[in-house]
Amino acid sequence: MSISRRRFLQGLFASSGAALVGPGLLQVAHASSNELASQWKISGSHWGAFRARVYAGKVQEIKAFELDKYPTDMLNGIQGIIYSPSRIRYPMVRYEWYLNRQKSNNAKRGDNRFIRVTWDEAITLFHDELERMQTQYGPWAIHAGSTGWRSTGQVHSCGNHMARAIAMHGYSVSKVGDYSTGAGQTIMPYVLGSTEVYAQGTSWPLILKHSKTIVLWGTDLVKNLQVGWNCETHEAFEYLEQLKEKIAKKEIRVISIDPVITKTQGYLNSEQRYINPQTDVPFMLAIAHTLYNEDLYDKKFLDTYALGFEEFVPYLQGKSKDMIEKTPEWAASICGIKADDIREFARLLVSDRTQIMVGWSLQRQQHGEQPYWMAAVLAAMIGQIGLPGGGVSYAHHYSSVGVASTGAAGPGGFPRNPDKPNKRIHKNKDFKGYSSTIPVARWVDALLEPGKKIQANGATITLPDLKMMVFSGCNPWHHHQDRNNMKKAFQKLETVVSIDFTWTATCRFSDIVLPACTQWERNDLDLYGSYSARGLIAMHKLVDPLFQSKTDFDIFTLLARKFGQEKDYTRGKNEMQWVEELYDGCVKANKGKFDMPDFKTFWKDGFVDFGKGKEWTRQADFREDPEIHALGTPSGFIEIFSRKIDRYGYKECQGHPMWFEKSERSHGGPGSDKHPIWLQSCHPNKRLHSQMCDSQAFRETYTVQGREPIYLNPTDAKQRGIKDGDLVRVFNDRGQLLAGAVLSNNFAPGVARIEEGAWYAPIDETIGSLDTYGDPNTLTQDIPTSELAQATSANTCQVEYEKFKGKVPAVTAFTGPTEVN
Ligand SMILES: Nc1nc2c(c(=O)[nH]1)N[C@H]1C(S)=C(S)[C@@H](COP(=O)(O)OP(=O)(O)OC[C@H]3O[C@@H](n4cnc5c(=O)[nH]c(N)nc54)[C@H](O)[C@@H]3O)O[C@H]1N2
Ligand SMILES: Nc1nc2c(c(=O)[nH]1)N[C@H]1C(S)=C(S)[C@@H](COP(=O)(O)OP(=O)(O)OC[C@H]3O[C@@H](n4cnc5c(=O)[nH]c(N)nc54)[C@H](O)[C@@H]3O)O[C@H]1N2
Ligand SMILES: [Mo]
Repeated sequence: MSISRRRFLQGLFASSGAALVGPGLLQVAHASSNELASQWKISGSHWGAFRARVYAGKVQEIKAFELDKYPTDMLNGIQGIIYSPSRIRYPMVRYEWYLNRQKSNNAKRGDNRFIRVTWDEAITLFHDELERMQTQYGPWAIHAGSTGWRSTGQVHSCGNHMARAIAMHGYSVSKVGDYSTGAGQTIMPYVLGSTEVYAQGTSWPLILKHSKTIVLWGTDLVKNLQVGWNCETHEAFEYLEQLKEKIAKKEIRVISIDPVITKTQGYLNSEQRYINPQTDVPFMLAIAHTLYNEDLYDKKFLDTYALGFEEFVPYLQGKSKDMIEKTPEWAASICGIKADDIREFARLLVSDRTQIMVGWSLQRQQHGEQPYWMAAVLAAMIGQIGLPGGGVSYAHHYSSVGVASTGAAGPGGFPRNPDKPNKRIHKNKDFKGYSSTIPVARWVDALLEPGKKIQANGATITLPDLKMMVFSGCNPWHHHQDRNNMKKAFQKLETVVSIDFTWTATCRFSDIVLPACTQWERNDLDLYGSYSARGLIAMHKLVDPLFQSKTDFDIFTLLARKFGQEKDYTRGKNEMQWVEELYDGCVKANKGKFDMPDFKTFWKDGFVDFGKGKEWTRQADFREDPEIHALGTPSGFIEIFSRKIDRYGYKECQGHPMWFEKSERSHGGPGSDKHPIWLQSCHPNKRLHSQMCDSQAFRETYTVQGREPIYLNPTDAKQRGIKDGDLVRVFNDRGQLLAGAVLSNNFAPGVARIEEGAWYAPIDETIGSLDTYGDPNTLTQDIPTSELAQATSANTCQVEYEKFKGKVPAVTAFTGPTEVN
């Protein structure tokens, strides 16, 4: 290990408690001296690719894949997922539902009382319910379209299995958008012509070479790049290490705009501008105001590449809309950054090459479209879009974006759609006036207000009258906001089916639960390095499916058999034949560009590496010739004013970026008198959402009195008589939870954090029941960002907390269902 690499790891793990984990968790097998190479199998995960030593039918040891130079300590949590006490052992049916089916008392849903059934009975019930929905109601009654972070591996991608089987049976409701970037991916095509959030970014070496200032706008690279969409190999960390060295040598300044000192900042030792939560837009407007008033902006760039600046300027000057001039003094009173500091910051941005990197958290708040649009306006005024190390990017914290792409083709996947669209069992396409596609996060609204019309991205949506939902590869009782609201909504559902390998809160609130196996109990393949397309990795089955679990492939094959479509579903191929077929397809697609061995050799060696990619600058072609390489916006130019959005006539997203007050906001904002603390639920440092929360020993490296930590500002905590390690009750008018206090000066006054994905653990199924573990979505509000994106607003959330008094209840999350005989 080179010195700098060791320093990197120290920086990375020093504050993360990794020292506690260490190799102790990895049960080193005794036979290691005479171990056979063949005992080491290769596989992967969102947390990293790895090799595993399997001995006596058990995964004994896991070590990072040799091409991963920056593995995360979350690899230490993987064995705990496989052997978790939360694993679903058998097909289970909710007891009350088993007795009474759709006439059951749905207020009891969530009481966690289940009975064990055979696979045949479970699949029969699942199939009977789909049949009943299609015949008694119609396609509008079924929603099986939720998606999420299903495991890596392209053959077994479980969402595809669910989608294909259910579509072969009949039509159903689907969704548009996602929880990650709903607002960003909707607004940016109007502004820069692509989603931006899922686009490759300028390569890191070019940024390191050309940028003089990098602004990390609400983004925590070191924390969030630990996981990737495909099997991760952490290539971006090499560049973060170089960035750290350049900061130390004062060659690059990195400034983080965040209410929290991030892990990235701790590692890079960079600068901080504390900003009050949810107030990035006033800060940005005041920067624009300064650039405009001090004549520091790039007029030529705006003339050549952008449209609509004239419509925007009167807003800055206080001559349109709210008639308020967006001076630094005005902004300072909202965002908490001093007026002179705002001016100085504006001047810095134009003093030399500046790369702005925006995270995704600030668009998961009410009016989340606005900071995204406004960041593009700032970048256009700075005039460096399309230059290496300049402009704005919205994805450098995600899945190796910024690591140059090899251009290699990936392996494709198990097909999501039926091969013969018209061969569905039920051909009824009549949605009875309801919309067949809804914005991803509006399904709870659909349950509560079926038939309601809402605006979404220029369309009118009529929310369908859902009766049955099927979930696989996602965990809505983690990912959706406002648990108690969800409890009300779920009472409306006649049937809920969940397929998972671990007993999540979603299983608890389901009627039929089918045990899938984990990705390490099946054979598969995937890319490693998501956006870099660095290589292809074999995912060897490490152990056979535990208990009575089955692969999703097998589960949905059984369902398809019930309606006579088994052969069409599998195309007559088994698991290994699919793995080989996807591999061969990849070989074909890469022919002439990348040499790939035959399948047998690949499977034995475990991977094919495509080498390093070619460096690339985002929007360079547009800068070179905006006519030939026009953007995908309606005009082909950067749209500071959008005629299209303006014409929608929305209240909360108008023709140009604007500041809108939030329904809840800290630091003197609405609701802060009663609930003064802003609760952010950012992405976990030691999990992928709710995944790995069930990995017991690993979880115990960060819990406090067995609860999820809540990170608190020490002054705030002291005022409430709370010490580090205390149990606190966190509450607002929507709900209440228990969490363990961690006091840290990284969190500004008025700011608290509970990481999303903490398992929901109510004492019982009643509305308002105390959450005993600490799921932040017990407290968040379920409101749309605006009429444009209809996306989630998890980070618009105010709470209060107090020291917990009284008898401490046990954590109810991790021990599976209560089995009724
Ligand atoms: N408050 C708050 N809420 C948030 C967020 C936030 O920032 N704050 N972030 C949002 C974001 S960005 C996202 S992406 C979502 C994530 O939401 P989800 O993607 O729903 O979260 P995961 O915890 O990854 O859930 C995946 C589930 O799939 C299961 N699973 C994994 N592999 C398989 C498989 O092979 N087969 C089957 N059948 N099941 C499998 C896992 O066990 C797990 O229960 O959460 C959103 N919710
Ligand atoms: N370790 C780990 N990495 C992950 C994931 C995971 O679960 N675990 N999930 C992946 C997924 S699905 C996604 S969507 C991405 C999420 O990526 P992001 O949404 O970018 O990540 P977050 O961690 O939610 O927040 C990033 C930063 O935004 C700051 N922030 C929050 N609100 C504001 C605000 O109002 N203003 C400003 N200026 N800053 C603010 C937070 O303090 C935090 O430092 O991460 C991916 N990476
Ligand atoms: Mo996400």
